[in-house]
This record gives sequence, C-alpha cells and structure tokens, in this order.
Amino acid sequence: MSKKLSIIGMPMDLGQMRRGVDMGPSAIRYAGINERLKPLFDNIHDLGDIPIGRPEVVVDKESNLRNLDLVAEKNELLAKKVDEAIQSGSFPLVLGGDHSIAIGTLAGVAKHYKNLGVIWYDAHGDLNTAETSPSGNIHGMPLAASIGLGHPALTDIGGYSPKVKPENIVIIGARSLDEGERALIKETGIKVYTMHEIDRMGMAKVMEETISYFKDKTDGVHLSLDLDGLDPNDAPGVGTPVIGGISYRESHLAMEMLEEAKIITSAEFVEVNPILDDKNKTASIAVGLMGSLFGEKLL
Ligand code: B3U
Ligand code: MN
Ligand code: MN
Repeated sequence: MSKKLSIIGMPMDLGQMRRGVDMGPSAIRYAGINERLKPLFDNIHDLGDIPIGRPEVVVDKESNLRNLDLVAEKNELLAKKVDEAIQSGSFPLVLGGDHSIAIGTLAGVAKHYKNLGVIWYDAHGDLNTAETSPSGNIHGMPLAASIGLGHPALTDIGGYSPKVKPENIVIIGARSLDEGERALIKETGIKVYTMHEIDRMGMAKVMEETISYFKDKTDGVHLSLDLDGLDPNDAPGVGTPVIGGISYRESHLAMEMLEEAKIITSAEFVEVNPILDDKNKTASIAVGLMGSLFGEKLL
C-alpha cells in the first residue's frame, strides 16, 4: 500500500487569549515540513488551511466559554477535512492552532475506529469543562469534550459522542493539572505519566508501557502533541509554558519508539506560537519530531 500524507493547517487561536498561535501552521511550513517529510512518504498532499478569517472574540453569556460558537463551527470544518483525508487512504497530520482544534481532529478521526487510542502529550490535562475551567478557554477542554464531557456544542462535533473511551487515553508530560481535572482523572481511570514518572522511570520505559497498553486493545492511535509538553527552554514558542518539562531528546526518543511500534494512525502538533518563539525554534522542533515520528533515522 502506498504511504500517503495529508497535511491540514488549522490556524485558529480562538480557544485561548494569546494571539499568534493562529500563525502556527505558517511557521511549521516555513520550518520545512514538506522537504523534511518528503523522503518518508510516497505522496504528500498539503491541503492548505481551514478558513478561519478574523472573527470577533465573543464570550458565551450562558456558559462563560470564550468563542464557543466559533470554535464549534470551525472544528466542524476541520472534522470534515480530516474525515475525507482518512477516506482517501491518507494519514492525516493537523497543524495547529491552539489545542481546541483537537475537538475537530478527533471528531474526524474517531468515526473510523471502534477503539481509538489517544496519546495526549502535554503539560496540561485539557480535561476541564465550563464548570471546572479556571479560564473559560476552550483549549483547556478538548480531552474532556472527546470523552463526552462539557458543553454539547463541543462534545457533539461531527454528530456523535463520545469519541474516545477514558481507558484508551494516555497523558504524557502532565505538570499543571487543575483541581477538577485531577478529580476527573481519578474518577475515569485515564492513564497519566506526569513528569514525576518520566523522571523516575525514564522516557524509554514510559513509552514501552504506553505502547503495550495500546497494542492489543486499540485499532488505531491518535497522537495529540502540544508543544508545551516540552520544556520551555527547548520549546519557548508556546502560549502557556510550564517549567520542568519533557526534553527535546526525550521527545525524539518518544517519537522514534512510536514509529518503531507502528501504532500511530493520525497526529496533530499544536500550540506553536511564532510570536513568542525564538527564531522559529519551536516550529523547527515540531518538524523534527514529525521526522522521527514518520521514520527519519540518524544513521
Ligand atoms: N488548565 C488551564 C490552563 C491551560 C490548559 N491548557 C493550556 N493551558 N494550554 C485552563 O485554562 O484550562
Ligand atoms: Mn494542550
Ligand atoms: Mn498544554
């Protein structure tokens, strides 16, 4: 079977308050995604960006969610594009945008699997709902929405809910979890490797366990990689940096191990904010990690 990649840009910054993350897809393209991935696929199709425009920022009065209607509307468009890419036999790779775009990506992906696994590589849990969110920012809510929790405008994107079962989720890199998120993790049994486990066990063991956790029970695994999962010294161009993160090297190892295991069936790289970056370093790291994820070798 030929190896095809579809790149979809989602230049949306409506899920949080810092402007600039809408330029993420441009920054990642500028960092050379096409050239870097070209040797690794038979065919790369860059489908361009989902049209977002310059809508006005609005807070939903009833729920206090920032830009609820717009985030929902744009994510429907993304879900459709991702769905079409998979139907055409391509691996969908989505470039964010803030992490609220994962709601659309997963809506497009999950309908193709009975038991989708999700790796959430992030400093945060993104498990808030309108009730637990300290900020009203939807980029802190996509994982909750994907297990069917939160505002129906978010949970029902793509016309179905839930997208993922909690026991099919592994969070890696967490070090900033809100009270409600901690309670939800305990309640649902979502598997979490915080920085404590990464320090203690090492990334190799964390990935070995993650891979064997998914191996038999899932028929596909989506990688949702928030660049703020990495340490801000390595990846400074993100909206909500949290010190003490995953290193650049550990991240490459994680990607290489996922590639070896051949379990990843869709991916997104989110929260690259070139305005806050150091000479496009974070976008370049994103592209490098994609290289490892798709089979680039050092030797
Ligand atoms: N948990 C906080 C902060 C946050 C979540 N995701 C990011 N930041 N990037 C919230 O607002 O939900
Ligand atoms: Mn996130
Ligand atoms: Mn994050």
